Amino acid sequence: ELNACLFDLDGVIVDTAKFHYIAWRELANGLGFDLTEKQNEKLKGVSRVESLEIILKIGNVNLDPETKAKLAATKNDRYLELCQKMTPDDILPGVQVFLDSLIQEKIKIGLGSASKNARLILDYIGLTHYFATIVDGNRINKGKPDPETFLLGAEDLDVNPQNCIVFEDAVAGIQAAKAGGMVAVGIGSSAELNAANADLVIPGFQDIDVNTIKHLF
Ligand code: B16
Ligand code: MG
Repeated sequence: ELNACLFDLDGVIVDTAKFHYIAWRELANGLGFDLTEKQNEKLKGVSRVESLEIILKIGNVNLDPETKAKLAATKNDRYLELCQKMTPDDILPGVQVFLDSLIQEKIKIGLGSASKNARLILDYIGLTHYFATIVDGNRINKGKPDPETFLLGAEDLDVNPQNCIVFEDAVAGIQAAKAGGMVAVGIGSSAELNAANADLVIPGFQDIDVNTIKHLF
């Protein structure tokens, strides 16, 4: 039975994934190597510090902790600069209609994002009031693929993980949802998400309604 929907933010509700990629790619270029779109896939849903570690490994670059902290801060400044122009127009197609239909059906709504900027982004796009709970990168100890993010969300909403659907664009996020015993819906390009055991993969929210997802139980 469906009691709650837990949404990832970047790449699911809003296309900030492209801004993360621009900012990380600039950082890599500054260190003398490139970051391909395929390599960038591995960063999705992964925390800022972990993403930096992955990138430095790709470039075969060794740095002291202080320099790493500085680079992570610079990346975040650049990311926030790119995000500043965001408005409700940047909400991905079908998302708001879908959120409205969940409210109509009294299905609880939560956010489960690795991002420490999640609240700010939700404010920019005017969706904060939809979420009964927001679990973001500031609250968790173990990032995706660990289920902590989504389990905390379910706990906040007072629902069983088995009665939740998680919407995710990242392989790490699908893995986190499945590890938490939840139904996982992948948003985006199907091959990688299917391989990660998503229960359903869709291009976007225009392609589903509440009835379709109730059938996943
Ligand atoms: P920040 P999500 C994740 O957000 C992004 O997918 C990932 O690319 C990013 O590194 C991570 O948030 C941390 O973000 O640097 O803003 O704290 O997809 O889990 O909503
Ligand atoms: Mg994401």
